[in-house]
Formats: sequence, structure tokens, C-alpha cells
Amino acid sequence: MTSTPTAAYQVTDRNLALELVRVTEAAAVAASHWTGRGQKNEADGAAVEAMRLAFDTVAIDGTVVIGEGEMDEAPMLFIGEKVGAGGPAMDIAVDPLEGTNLCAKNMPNALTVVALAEAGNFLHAPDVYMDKIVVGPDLPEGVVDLDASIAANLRELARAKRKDISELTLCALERERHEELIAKTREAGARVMLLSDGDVAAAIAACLPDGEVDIYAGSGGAPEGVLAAAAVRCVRGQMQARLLFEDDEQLRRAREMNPGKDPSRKLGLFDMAKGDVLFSASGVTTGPLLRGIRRDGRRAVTHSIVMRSKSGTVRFVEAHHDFTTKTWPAY
Ligand code: VTB
Repeated sequence: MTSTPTAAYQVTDRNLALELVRVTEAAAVAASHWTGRGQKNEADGAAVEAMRLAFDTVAIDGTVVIGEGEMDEAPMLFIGEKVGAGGPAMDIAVDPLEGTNLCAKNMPNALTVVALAEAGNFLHAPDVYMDKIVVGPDLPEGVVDLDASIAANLRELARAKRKDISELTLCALERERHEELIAKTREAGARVMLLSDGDVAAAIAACLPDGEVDIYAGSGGAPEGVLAAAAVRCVRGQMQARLLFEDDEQLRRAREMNPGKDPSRKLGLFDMAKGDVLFSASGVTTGPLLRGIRRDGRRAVTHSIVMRSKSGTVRFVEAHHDFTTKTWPAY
């Protein structure tokens, strides 16, 4: 008996993690050209194009399952698009610029985000809202529940963390639809941290040791939910979610994408991202998770987080890029 095949497999895996970070770095540098310029579509377009090109060098046979939209509405990185230079069949989830407004307004926490899993392992989520709840690692399984009241969830979380409810912080997007969630959280005695955008970063923040956020809750994009699930798997947090439908067409699309499944079922972490997943995000603007891009005419410095669920390794990668020797088309 030899152990050679296992060794070969691990080498391939490691290379993919590093290849993936190059994809989010390229998108972040491209988007950063538009930081603070008030043009979110241009910023998003630059990130999409750079990310799409960067995928050409990644040794996978990739299919976009979470992307920029349906084939007829997105020119690149649309759902079903094939990307990669050839290799193992992988599912790809992307948000080339998570927080286009944050980038356009030069506000904290704009990120470029990619997750990768073996084919068939990501939920095929249509672009609808998703109700989400996230807490960090080292807590009893099921300590919070999407279907429980927020008061009950905060009570259980406080007990598990050996804290008083007044010491807990719940993070949510600042939206009218969250008025009740916010009011009930404050009524229960906890603090609320409100975000204008960017709930992938918020979900990760809820999982960071000694972070300012104890729980992320509320509804945001379903595609962002799948990306968050990939990240939460890597950092050993807990997450539950449910797709929310505004009309029959959204429901029909969700059924078509996931035949035989109840589209309104409560989703656990493994319903959204199962198997061995890789996650990479690079900062465009500085936030609690990552520093944003620093650049001048010749150079850019990127900060990224790259994680893998199988090993639980979390890497923070600082990279110094020299534009004069890069093959990137545009920065
Ligand atoms: C959500 C959230 C994202 O945009 O999709 C939000 O998941 C849009 O929500 O992280 P609204 O329709 O309520 O504005 C982000 O905040 C950024 O893309």
C-alpha cells in the first residue's frame, strides 16, 4: 500500500486556494479604479471583467452557479457560464463586487468574493431575497433558530456565550423591512449595528473571534447568502436561511433550478454549501474584515482572506502588485 494518491490530491488542493486569491485580487484592483467616483455600474463592470479574465488561468472546469444574473441579462459570469482553463469539475459562486454602492461612495467593506466547490455542492439560488441568521463557532449546535423569535435567540445566545443580553450586538442591513427585527432586538436589551450594504462581510464578522458582532440576522440577497454559507463553513460558524419569494415567477425559477426540492424549506449550512469548499475575498475599501486597496500609478497592495472548509485554515494574504510587469488588462 502506498499513500501517493492522497499526497497528489493535497498538492492540487493547495494550488487551487492560491489560484483563487488571484481571482479576487484582480477584481479588487480593477474595481478600486472606481472607488469614490460615484459610478457603481462602472465599478461592478470592471470587477466582473477582471474576475472573468483571471478565471482563465485557474486549472478547473468551472460552472458559474451563483453569478451576475441569468444568461440573457449578464454579459459575463452569468449562471451556467463555463470558466477556467480545464481540470476538475467545480461549481463557482461569485460576487465580483459585493457592495457596489460602498465602492462608489468609498464607504467601508466593499469586497470581491469567490467560492469554489466540487460540482453539485452549492445551492442554485435565484436572485431573490433570503432570510438569514448567522452565529460564530464554538456554540452549541442549534443555539439560534431562524424560526424562533429574536428575543428567544438572543436569550439562548447570551446563555451560551455566558454574557448578558446587553453585551450582545446584532448586525443587520438598515432597511425598512427590518424595523421590527431592530425594535425587538433593542427591546430585548441587545445592541444593533446597522449596515447600508454588504451582508457577506457581516456574516463573516459574526463568526470572528473577539469580533464586535455576535449575530447577523435579516434578509439580503440569496446569492450573497450562498457565498456567506461557504465562508461560514470555513470558519465553523452556524447559519440557517430561507429563500423569500415576491411573486410566482421567482418561485417558478427556484423550482426549476432545484428540481424536487421545496423552495421555501429552511436551509441549513450544508444545504447551501456542502463538500469541501474554498472561499476567497479581497478588500476594495477598508472595513473590519480587510483593508482596502492602496495604489499609485505603478503599484497596488491587496489584502485578502482565503479559507478552506476541509482544513479550516484561514489565510490573510497581503500582496504587492507591480503594474509594469502584470498581464492584467486594466487597473
Ligand atoms: C443585499 C445584500 C448585499 O445589497 O443583496 C443588498 O445581500 C440589497 O438589498 O450584501 P436591498 O434590495 O434591500 O437594497 C447588498 O447589501 C450589497 O450587494
